[in-house]
Amino acid sequence: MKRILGAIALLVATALAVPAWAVEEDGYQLWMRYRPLDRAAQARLDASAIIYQGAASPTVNAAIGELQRATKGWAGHAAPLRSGLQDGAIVLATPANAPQLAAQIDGLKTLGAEGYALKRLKLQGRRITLIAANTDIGLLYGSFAWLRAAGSGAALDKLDERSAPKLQLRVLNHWDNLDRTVERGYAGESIWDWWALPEVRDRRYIDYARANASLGINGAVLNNVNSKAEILTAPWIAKAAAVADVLRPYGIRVYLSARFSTPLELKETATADPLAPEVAAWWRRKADEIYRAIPDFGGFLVKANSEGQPGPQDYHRSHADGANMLAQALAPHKGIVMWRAFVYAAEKPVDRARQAYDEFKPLDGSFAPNVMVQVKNGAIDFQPREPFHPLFGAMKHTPLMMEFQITKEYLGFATHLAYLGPLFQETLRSDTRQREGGWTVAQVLEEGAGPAGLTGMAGVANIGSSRTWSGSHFDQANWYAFGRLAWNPQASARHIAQEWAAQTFPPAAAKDITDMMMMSREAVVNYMTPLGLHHLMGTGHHHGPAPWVDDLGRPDWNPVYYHKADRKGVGFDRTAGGSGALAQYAPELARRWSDPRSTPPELLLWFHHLPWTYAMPSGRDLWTELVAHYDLGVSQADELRKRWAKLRPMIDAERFEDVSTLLDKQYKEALWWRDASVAYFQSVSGLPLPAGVRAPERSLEEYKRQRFPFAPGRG
Ligand code: GCW
Repeated sequence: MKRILGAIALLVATALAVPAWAVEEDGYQLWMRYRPLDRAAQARLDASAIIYQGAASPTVNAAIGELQRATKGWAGHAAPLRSGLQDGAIVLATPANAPQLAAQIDGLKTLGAEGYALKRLKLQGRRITLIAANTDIGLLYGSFAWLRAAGSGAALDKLDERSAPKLQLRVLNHWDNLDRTVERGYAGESIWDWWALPEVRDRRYIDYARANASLGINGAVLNNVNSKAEILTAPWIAKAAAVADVLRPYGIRVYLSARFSTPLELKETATADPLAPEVAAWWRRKADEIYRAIPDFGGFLVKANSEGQPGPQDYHRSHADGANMLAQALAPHKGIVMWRAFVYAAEKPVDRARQAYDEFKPLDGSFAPNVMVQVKNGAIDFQPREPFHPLFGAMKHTPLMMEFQITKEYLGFATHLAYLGPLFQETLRSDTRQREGGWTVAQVLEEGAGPAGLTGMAGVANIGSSRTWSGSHFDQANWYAFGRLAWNPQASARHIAQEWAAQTFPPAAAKDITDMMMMSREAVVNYMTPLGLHHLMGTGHHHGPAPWVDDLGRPDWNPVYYHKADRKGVGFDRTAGGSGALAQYAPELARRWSDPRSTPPELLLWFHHLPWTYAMPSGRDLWTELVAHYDLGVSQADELRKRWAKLRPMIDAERFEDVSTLLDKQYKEALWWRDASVAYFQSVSGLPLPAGVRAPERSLEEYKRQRFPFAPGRG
């Protein structure tokens, strides 16, 4: 008996000794894990109750529910909901439900409809944490802000924070098809179970909404920009309406991608010409129908005359004609059109990087007030590194919406660790020089343009049915970073990484994890496309290196179009002597970047075609420098896995293993990228390998022979 009791005692003791973080985790809870805290940390929370006076709306209930979920997780019991003040209470107040409490915040009004204030104070002799806002949504955002502060180790007893979003529209773009496949999706199927909708509303939609609301994301385009006519038929509108009902309490509006030829394809008009009265009338009726089902519908996202999609140019009308016609149909309901600037045509012999600007700049000022032009961060296509798109700062009278790609189509899918915070930040902090004294892309976005002053940012989602949501634990950070930067485009990528890591992993590991994240994107640039090289990925799926491909139907589908490597040199000449694309930037930048000497080395081959012998600032010639970058990328990938290995004692076994496996694969693929690229560029340059450099493992032919017919994510 004694022995048995002893064994039981030992078992219990061992169980208790297992730190909370050692519990198995599969990533489903994202950064909202609310794992048990030790006693000291529990005391620091100081959350004895939640105070809300009056009848709670679904949004306020979501806020209270989240605070209770978290306190239950952290402290073992949910903070009870009360109405009288008490020590240690978290008090939720708006001018409508508790005017005297809300009045504790000076200038609350200035925080607008979505802002919030968090403040620790003493009221009627009681110590409270006040979460105040002008609206219920503000309260929800404020509650999440408090949870973020608590979850990332901020000093809660000194809390005094106010925040309001700098952009109005913070929107995820799902490239989700109606059959539940996801274009460029690497995280399983679409989370939208279209087939079972509208009757069946997967519980996941609520967790999706919570995650978005925790970041302030307030819009979701549910379907792929390569859209189908069916999405605008009654059964599909009903499905979208069901999703909208679930998302509404979380402040998220639903939008749909509209196919420009919808009425024609549904055989309800004889043309899709935007200037034909029957077409405009059809879209008006359609908008009315949608708003009957979804009263707060956000509007349409449109990809037109791009990569085979129909559009106004099929009828010799302009992008503005097309956008304005749709905008008119939505205007009575206060809906908007997000019209994409991602257009290029192979029939045009001009540099692809020039085409969006050439097309849209002349239309500046001719868009309806409720149209935003949605512009990708760079002029080609979501490459590991691109200079900012020249349309930013150039469209003085048109509100521009940023389009980032959160899903990593060109950065190793969900298998490579590449934290995109630094990529987003690099674009946002780029100075367009379109104004005396400087004007960054972030400032351009925040200021908005046009009569309605619309502002916004879109992110192509990396969300799917995977247990981790994003296909890997670290890819969740890219969703997180997008949301935080959409709220504040001037936020710091490092700070965001720290915040995410502290909430997602044990706080003790946060610093090392942040460092890994911060080096990861540059590692990818180095082993894939250093020094301004771009678009060298495998055909169609964009997996792996294929710089040799030169036989595709359109010139601008071939990697050789982008690197132009030959015996003498490498790079795309976009100066006045080349494609002239550089002239689309502000004169000061165009001048600076027209000389390779004053072009940032990381953009060198984006703008210049240079001899292999070109002397780099490092003192090495271009060829040696290029190979050195590939080698650096490989060693950085190696370093990532070594740094992670050291964190083993701190991380739960399941996630530790998941990440380790991926980092090993990333290292292998970094080697592959390096070897195949070096082998190829050597074959064109005819140069010997620089001294001391390792020869590629296999022959170029072997790399060329690789095929990936079942790579994920194709449309
Ligand atoms: O990035 C490219 C992708 C396509 C995508 C297109 C776009 C949705 O390869 O899959 O199509 O851009 O942005 O429209």
